[in-house]
Amino acid sequence: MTTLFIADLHLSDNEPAITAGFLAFLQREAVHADALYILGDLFEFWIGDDDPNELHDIVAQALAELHDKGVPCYFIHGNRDFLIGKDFAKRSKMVLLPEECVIDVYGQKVLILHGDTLCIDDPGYLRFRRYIRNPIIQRIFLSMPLFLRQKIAGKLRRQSKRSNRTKSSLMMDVNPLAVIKALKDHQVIHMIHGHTHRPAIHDMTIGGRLSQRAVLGAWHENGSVLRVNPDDQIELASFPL
Ligand code: LP5
Ligand code: MN
Repeated sequence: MTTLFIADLHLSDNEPAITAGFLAFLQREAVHADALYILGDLFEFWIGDDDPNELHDIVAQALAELHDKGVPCYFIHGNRDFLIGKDFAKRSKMVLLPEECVIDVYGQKVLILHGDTLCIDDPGYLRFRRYIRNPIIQRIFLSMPLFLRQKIAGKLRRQSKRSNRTKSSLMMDVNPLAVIKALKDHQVIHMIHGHTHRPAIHDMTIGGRLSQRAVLGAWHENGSVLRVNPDDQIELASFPL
């Protein structure tokens, strides 16, 4: 019995090895799990469920097959694929979860989230986030022709890469006070997130209580998965794609 957590695969046509590795991971490992949680940035970017990209069909079909074999898959939006909507969720049979969610994992309450909202030392990103998460802005964007949406997404990705080169490593990590606040707000001592691409399991003491934050790794040459089992064993593993 194992529950699996992954994030930051950034699937795209340009990285066929990651897609192949993900499909193999679903068939080899996820199929034996109790559940699979994808904590955002499954795709490099998402410009609407109506994008006729074949990769999206392949991924939707593989996730739907996983569901049909009895493994539920849950998804939290990332900062790249926050526009994944009900249509893709239906095709892939994934359950879309809210951006912060407390789940029960073998009797333990765990807060799961993508992780970008914990990076509060990056005001530029938070401003940008408020703008693009505005439902009116999203409706306008989604009503644009696909070629224009592609163009804007490409521009935003280039802009993001450029601005990330100028940001300090500290600025792009989570803020410890934001972590404590999120744990306190949800009254939990366990948290799992991705986004920072700094896989680790951090043990902390908050208000005299032992607490744990697991950070999922991004998929590049290797895949990354957090395995949790009922004996409270948690393992952050990296595997070749
Ligand atoms: O993802 P990562 O790790 O590279 O960087 C993130 C932050 N960047 C982003 C931007 C995404 O990469 C691009 C998302 C494309 C989505 C496609 C759909 C678009 C729909 C839009 C309308 C509804 O999230 C980055 C963080 C980093 O994480 C670490 O936390 O620092 O933040 C930024 O790069 C934001 C910049 O600081 C500010 C950006 C200003 C953008 C100006 C827009 C100019 C172009 C306008 C085009 C019309
Ligand atoms: Mn991210």
